[in-house]
Amino acid sequence: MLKVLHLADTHIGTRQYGLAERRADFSAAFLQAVELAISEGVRAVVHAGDLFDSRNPSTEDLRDTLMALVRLHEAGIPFLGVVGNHEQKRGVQWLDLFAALGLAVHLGREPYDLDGAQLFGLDYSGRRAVELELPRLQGGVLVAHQMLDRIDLARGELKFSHLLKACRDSGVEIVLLGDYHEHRSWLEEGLLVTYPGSTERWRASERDPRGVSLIDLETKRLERRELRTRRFVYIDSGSASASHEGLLADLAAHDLAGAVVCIYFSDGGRLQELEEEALRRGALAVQFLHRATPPGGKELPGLEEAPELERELEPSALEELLAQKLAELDLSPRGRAIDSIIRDERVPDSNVDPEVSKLLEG
Ligand SMILES: [Mn+2]
Repeated sequence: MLKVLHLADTHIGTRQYGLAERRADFSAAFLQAVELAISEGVRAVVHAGDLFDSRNPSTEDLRDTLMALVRLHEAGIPFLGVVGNHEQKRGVQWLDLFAALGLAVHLGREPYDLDGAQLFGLDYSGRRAVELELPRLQGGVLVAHQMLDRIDLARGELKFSHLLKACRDSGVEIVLLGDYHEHRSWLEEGLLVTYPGSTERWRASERDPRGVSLIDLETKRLERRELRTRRFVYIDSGSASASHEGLLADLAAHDLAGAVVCIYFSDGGRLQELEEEALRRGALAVQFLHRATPPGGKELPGLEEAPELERELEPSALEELLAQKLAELDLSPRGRAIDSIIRDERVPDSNVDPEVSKLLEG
């Protein structure tokens, strides 16, 4: 029995709907997971990235996080992590800072031995092909912040992507992932691949209960533990022809006190009236979700971006989009030249100032 607590996408610092209460909720969910790890007596907490919502967390966010990490440290439970896309900095990562304080381990290519289990880590690497280059091992564990193919996620099937093939080739038997905000698990031919989901609702569409996973690394047995999170009330008649009166009646039928109220509406709804009614009934915040399918197809739960955004774009398409946006900015020739220096990968950051000065002098 080698039980670990697997979590990811805690997004500490998310000030959802601009509310201090929601910022505190995300910290509270993380602390709850830490308390659960202690009461369950796990051997380690494994965080698969997006600990923070941004690369510049506030002092409040850092305080909350450090207090939770110290709590784990005092309980003798190591905190093992990788870096997600939301918090990734160019140089030293927050996780490296916590590691320097003895409060965390930044998993990487060097194996971390946990009672005989070898753990490796892979920080978020975008769309670049993943080079694993792991030593050939028996029953290794890989922790990564990576999105598997979204179509396969939608079908609930596991397609062996480049990453998973590399895992198989190097003898990894357990892949603990982060990035997708819904809990998913596959156990196929001895390979366990799993996402724990987010710990608080980062988007209103994350309707399932939030939680963490307890995993026995020896048997690959996985158990779920739900977290107590902010109540979300979904006002969803399931019909596009929901009348204004029908939605009002629906609001009246629910306890809205302290809840985030999500109202699915169709065109023609009197939104301000609905919002005022929900707030009058004690709602913390009101969110409107349009019933129409977003462009690009069916919305999948748990994805951080709308389907048509960045993640779907190939590098060439990104360049095109960038050129288009720059054209919209209507920069002067000089402005354009400065921009190209800043974005030129061959010019290191420290040389940007001198290069720009040279250009302006010339
Ligand atoms: Mn995330």
